[in-house]
Amino acid sequence: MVLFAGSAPAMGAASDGQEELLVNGTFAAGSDSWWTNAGMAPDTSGGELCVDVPDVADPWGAILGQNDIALQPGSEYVLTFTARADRPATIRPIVQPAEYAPGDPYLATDARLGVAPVTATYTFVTPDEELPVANQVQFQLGGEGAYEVCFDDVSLVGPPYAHVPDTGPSVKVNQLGYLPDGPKNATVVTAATTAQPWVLKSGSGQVLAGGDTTPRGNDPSSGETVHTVDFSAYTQEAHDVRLTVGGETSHPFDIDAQLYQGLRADAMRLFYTNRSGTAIDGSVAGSEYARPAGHLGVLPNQGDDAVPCQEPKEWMDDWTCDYRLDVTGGWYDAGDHGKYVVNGGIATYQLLSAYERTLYAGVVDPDALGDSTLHVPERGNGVPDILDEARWNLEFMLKMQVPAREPLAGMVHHKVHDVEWTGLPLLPSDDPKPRALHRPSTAATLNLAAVAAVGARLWEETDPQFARELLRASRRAYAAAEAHPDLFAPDEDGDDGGGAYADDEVRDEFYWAAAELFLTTGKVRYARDLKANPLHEADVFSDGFYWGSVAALGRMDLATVPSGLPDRDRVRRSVVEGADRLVALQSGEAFGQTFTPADGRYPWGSNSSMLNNQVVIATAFDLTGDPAYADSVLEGLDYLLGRNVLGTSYVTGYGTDDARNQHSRWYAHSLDPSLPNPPTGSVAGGPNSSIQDPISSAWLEGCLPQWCYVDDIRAWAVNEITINWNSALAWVASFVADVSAQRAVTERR
Ligand code: 9MR
Repeated sequence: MVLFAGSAPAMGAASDGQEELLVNGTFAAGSDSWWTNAGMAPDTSGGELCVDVPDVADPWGAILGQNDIALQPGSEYVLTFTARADRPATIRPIVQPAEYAPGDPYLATDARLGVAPVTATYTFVTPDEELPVANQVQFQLGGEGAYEVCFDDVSLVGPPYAHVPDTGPSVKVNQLGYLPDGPKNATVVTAATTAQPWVLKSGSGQVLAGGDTTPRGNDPSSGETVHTVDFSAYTQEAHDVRLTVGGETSHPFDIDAQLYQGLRADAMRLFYTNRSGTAIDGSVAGSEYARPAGHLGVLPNQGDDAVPCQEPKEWMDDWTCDYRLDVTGGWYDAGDHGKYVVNGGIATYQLLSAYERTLYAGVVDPDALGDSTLHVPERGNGVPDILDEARWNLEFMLKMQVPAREPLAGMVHHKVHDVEWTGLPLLPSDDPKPRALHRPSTAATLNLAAVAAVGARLWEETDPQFARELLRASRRAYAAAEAHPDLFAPDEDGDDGGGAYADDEVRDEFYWAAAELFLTTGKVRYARDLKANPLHEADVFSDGFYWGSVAALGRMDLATVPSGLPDRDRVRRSVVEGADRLVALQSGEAFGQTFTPADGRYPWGSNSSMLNNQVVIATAFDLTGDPAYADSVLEGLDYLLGRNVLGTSYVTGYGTDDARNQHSRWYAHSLDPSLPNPPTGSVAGGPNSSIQDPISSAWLEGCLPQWCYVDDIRAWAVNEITINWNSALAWVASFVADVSAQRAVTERR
């Protein structure tokens, strides 16, 4: 149906569940949210959007469009716009799946424009089948010679996409399963106020165990009334089992001592496939992950081999540099192509720490993290693969250090990334934007000092030369940070092309760096610095650790890595006490989470907050041998693997209903079917009360913490993959794999 002139609904006057789905259709915000091709430069100064259309052969040679429109299947929509041209011309209004998810258009028609403005209205119905996550409106303008066209009041009205999460069975379990001799707990969402009978059954329906639930009342993290089930008393191996409560049956799971052996290696897959500056070998990573090297300077890439410093900005206090650095290599941070020292640093550190733990924790199989245990190209080189992987980023971090004789020599650039944000999907090798080095920061400098110091002791035997290089860089960085203790990375530096990783509190970085330098060198001066730092005696565990708060890392290493630290016993006790507080909070959580934020809100990457607390609790196990700590870590993993209100396993490839559409420019399968999902073992950031991205803010408004998540690639605030979140998973997965191996041995005795 086509109606011209006068019948357009007023902008924003949608009713009866109808909503305006286009952003900035009146061009009040300039050309925001609209895109053009063919080098066209829209002009919105007159209140309309006017653009000179070039003389191109095809209609699609010149397009004005808007992306990321979510539509409901089988629903009626109305597209309206007012347009004029400086001479008669025919344009093609189209509504269709986004261009990277090709499919039939829902609407494709011609509109004849003249010098007088016409208002056109089209009604169409979407097909009655699942639609792609992203759709777009396009005005194809080409094939008509050169002319000028002006648009105003562009509107698409219809039912907004209504997000109704499929939360699966109300009996929430760890969808991977449980260890035979580990804790076995489930959570049931139910209105029942009294205890309910539960029964555990095998795949063939045989009853294995039974009992009564424990009512837990209202759970604040989900807003639901819940019961818990403890079936730990059942200790046999069993596969394909289910738990039934009140007529609802859980997803199937296994009870198996080998459960976590695969996750140990899978959690480290993401690092290789996130490597920058090298082609990803499909025979190592899996054929769907093969891709050309990114950011080596092969067009359209600009390359990280000679990156200049960023343009001057007001907050920089006159800082600039006139050198260029080769900062090739390293890992891409996340779903973007940026490389950030503080975040790459904590991720590198957690891999090194997972390895170092095996030297002192008395694990039954010290070779479980040895050579040829991971999916990396360095397999068989005689060096533990996890060290090979960590080295890939450590070498990049060394390249970020300011060269000698420059004013900030020894300091470390905070980050390198594109000068503007790019869209999705985009392979690293297809990124056309220039890259820039950002101002050095005290936080990045101390981060390198800490991580390189750890590396110096871990490579001492296998590569003494590399170890010396690391120690030199670490000491240089530490000295430079002492000379520039307050060069902070500001929030303002997170607007264009990359995240800020802002940090203006660096006592914790000083503490961490001094701790690692002390452990590696034994030098008294670092012990003095530790003692002088108020964090040495503070509670560094209650608020959790993450890239911006790292004192806990220093404290844990001082507790576990042998040294002559005078107050080492006190330090060891402090870690156990920190873990005790976390375990006490966990016992109050009906879903077994190891994270109870004081303000009741879940932060960005809450799944890593859970995992990092598990690292503290696991360290208490290593220090005491008390199995209750290992049980706490195991129960904490239940939440991540499906025992949560959404019934989602946040680890790709693990569990019945797993997250797999995490925000990424190249594991972007839901946008481009020829691209893969993230590798198996990738953990999603998870529920984030602040829902900053357009999808989660539109669909999850008012959510209670556990509900603040959607497995949609565009929902970057709740569903990204990131190296520092996977490093936390890798550490914990390695721990539980060791613990299960140890328990299996003890049982055989
Ligand atoms: O993980 C980071 C989180 O702690 C911050 O609050 C957030 C906003 O600055 O940024 C997160 O990190 C993102 C980074 O800025 C860019 N790459 C993707 C990271 C994960 O979302």
